[in-house]
Amino acid sequence: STPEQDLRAFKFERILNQDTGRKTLNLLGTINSLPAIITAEKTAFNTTSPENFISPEEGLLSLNLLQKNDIYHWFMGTVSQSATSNAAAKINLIYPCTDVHIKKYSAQQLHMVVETPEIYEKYVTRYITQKTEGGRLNWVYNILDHKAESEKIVYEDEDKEMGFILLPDLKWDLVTMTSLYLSVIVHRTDIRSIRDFTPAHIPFLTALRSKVLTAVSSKYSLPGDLLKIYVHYQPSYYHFHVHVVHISHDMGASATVGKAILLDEVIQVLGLMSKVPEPEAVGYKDLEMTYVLGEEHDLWKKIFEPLSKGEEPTI
Ligand code: M7G
Repeated sequence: STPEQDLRAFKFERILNQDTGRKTLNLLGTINSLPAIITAEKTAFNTTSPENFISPEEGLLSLNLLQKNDIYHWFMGTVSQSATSNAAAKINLIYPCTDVHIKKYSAQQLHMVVETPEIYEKYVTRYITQKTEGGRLNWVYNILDHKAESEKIVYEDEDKEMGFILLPDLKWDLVTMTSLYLSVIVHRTDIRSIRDFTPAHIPFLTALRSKVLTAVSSKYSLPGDLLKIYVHYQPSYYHFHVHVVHISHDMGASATVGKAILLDEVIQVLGLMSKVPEPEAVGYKDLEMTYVLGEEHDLWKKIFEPLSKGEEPTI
């Protein structure tokens, strides 16, 4: 079956989450009796021909005046759309999905947690090892092996140690420049998260940063000061990757404190670490990391919730 047929076969079960401000909706259901998640997001207005915005043929197709008061008027309207060039919504399908996906896309209470070097070493490394198994990184290896999305690659440096692939993130609609969202996926497989970085990685990160800026500026004519370049801690996928996002794009929690860390800051911190007496012994593994976790997240359930109750983690 085609991806379109799969999507059409979706049988709705329940709403996992909805955000009326960000205009997103996450649905759980099944396709051929297997669990599936649909995440939908209304797209930004197309501003390639703003002069057509009020056109009844190409812009506002129909209007319904709700109210008028002095100089104030409010209408509801339908907007001209097309799935290929001017879509109303971006729809992501994860099929078949896992329990981890269901938790990730469910509404949940959040908590700030402090991950000490000891908690990282004793429990979180075990969690990370588990999360690199069971095919969770297949999509990453598909990209690195050119088995998927290869036609979308923006830039590749094939070097096994210093190299990476720069390509559109699945969150991007591929057209709206002000919501540009690219991912850098590195070829090396020895870095699972920023916790693995030491001062020895500074040349790797600075070279990556500068190659990304050059590639984005030549492909999209976007200068570096219009880009947010950051990593996540914790990430969802433990193969080192970097987020490259247009500065005007409001990503919500995924681009703010408690989750996102600027690549420039990582390089600066490593630079300071390189000045200690034994720089080869220090790294991000030695820092206390504070971040946000949802109650459905396995790290909360298995490690931080037990610790907050004075109990032994169950990982
Ligand atoms: P993360 O920080 O590990 O997790 O980033 P997050 O999803 O909590 O942000 C992984 C990034 O990879 C996210 O920005 C995803 O949107 C993106 N991503 C995930 N998958 C499964 C794919 C994929 O198959 N293709 C591409 N191009 N990007 C993906």
